[in-house]
Amino acid sequence: MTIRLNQVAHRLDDAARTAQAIPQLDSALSLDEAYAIQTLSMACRYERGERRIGIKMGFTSRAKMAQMGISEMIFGQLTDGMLIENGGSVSRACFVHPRAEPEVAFLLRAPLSGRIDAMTAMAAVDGVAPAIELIDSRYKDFKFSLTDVVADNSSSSGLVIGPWSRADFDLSNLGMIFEIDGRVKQIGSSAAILGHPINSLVAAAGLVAERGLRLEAGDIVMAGGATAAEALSPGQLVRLTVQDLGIASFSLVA
Ligand code: OOG
Ligand code: MG
Repeated sequence: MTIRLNQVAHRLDDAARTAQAIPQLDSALSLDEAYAIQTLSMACRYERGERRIGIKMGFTSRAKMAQMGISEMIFGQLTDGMLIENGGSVSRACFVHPRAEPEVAFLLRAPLSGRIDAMTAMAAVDGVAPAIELIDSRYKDFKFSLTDVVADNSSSSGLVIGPWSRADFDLSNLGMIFEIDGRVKQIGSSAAILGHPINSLVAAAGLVAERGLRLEAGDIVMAGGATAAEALSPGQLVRLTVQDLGIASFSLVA
């Protein structure tokens, strides 16, 4: 069993590394097995010298659930190898079919795990930032089931973090403008993320605890897309402006 899960983890890791799509997995996988595959595929990255930097939440807004047809929250694990400098660029060749989505990110000053309330989550937050997630499914046609996407590290691929602010003001309804090449593609609000993005951090603490993990001091937690994701083409400049937080941007180059 473990051997089979490890094989699937390597297949997914190879697909990510070589930017070659693979077919969807066996539909009989359980969610426990899918997270086990995710962990095994992360081990491949750590063996190559990548370092864990936090986690990302998935399907925390109605828009994301509707776009992908999945309504259960999930998480994926982030490494330093996925970081794109704010204002920087990344090559289209690194991805199968890249998409970008507007998010906010939290930086933690204290560990979190298990059942916590929003006050406890907020007390552990050191900073909040506008963030763009570059997702890339390793499955053909960007189509997957819940267990497929969890095994594929929840499509984690790249992230851009804008300037950090102290989270000492109301984050419940910050306007978000998402542009590609200067054209507005999505307009949203931080309220789309579970009513308040802190609820995503609360959910993250609970979800990782179910897998025997915890959020660590220094971790980045991506709260999840506030709107549907946008497909990207080489040459495009992607920019997110979040009210009171500022701008995150990057270019996809050929
Ligand atoms: C899965 C990841 C979902 C989000 O922000 O909701 C996600 C996907 O849509 O490929 O990152
Ligand atoms: Mg996302």
